[in-house]
Amino acid sequence: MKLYFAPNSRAVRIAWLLEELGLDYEVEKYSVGDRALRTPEYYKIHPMGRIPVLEDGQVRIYESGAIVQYLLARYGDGKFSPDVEDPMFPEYLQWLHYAEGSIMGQVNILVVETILLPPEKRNDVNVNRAKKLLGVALGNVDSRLVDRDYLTGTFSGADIMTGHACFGAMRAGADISEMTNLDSYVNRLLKRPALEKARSL
Ligand SMILES: N[C@@H](CCC(=O)N[C@@H](CS)C(=O)NCC(=O)O)C(=O)O
Repeated sequence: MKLYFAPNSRAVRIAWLLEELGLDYEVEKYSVGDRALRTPEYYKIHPMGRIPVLEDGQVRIYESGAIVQYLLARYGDGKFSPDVEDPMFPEYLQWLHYAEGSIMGQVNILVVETILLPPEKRNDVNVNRAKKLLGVALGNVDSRLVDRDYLTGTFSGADIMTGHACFGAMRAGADISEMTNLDSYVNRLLKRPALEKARSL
């Protein structure tokens, strides 16, 4: 398998899962904002010039959530994802998709408005709104963790997706100082050797 990867990006999610599953993979390494992602060659790999992309034989797939679902369906052998008959399955899907659906949109706005745009183009209304919505989205994760260590009880693909989105939110400046469950959760995830390996690539 080949993973199109960049450090400090959503591609870490995929390397993390590949490590958790003990699967062999090679990495083609870029950086976020790399001009090499905006070339006709790379647009054939991902039509919008993004990472991650996973190649597995004849399969080429992008969207980190879809890649996590693909890898677990194909190679998970029952690990890190409840069976479709398990009452936890719908909640698992909900938390798997929460990362991109409810967290990362606001993270993207914060990154654009506080890092990428030149100061004269930044807009405080957008920043404050994104911080507020992110606070609500992260507060919901914090509440979910009040009586469990992981989003669906045991560690799963949902933690890879939404846990990683929480790291991204914190890096973008989200304030989680009052979210003690979330704080412990993030530290718990950071202790996993597979994540440590993925973050060192
Ligand atoms: N929803 C997509 C988002 C993909 C995405 O935006 N990736 C960013 C990195 S986290 C990217 O490729 N940025 C490179 C660039 O824009 O230069 C996913 O979850 O895979």
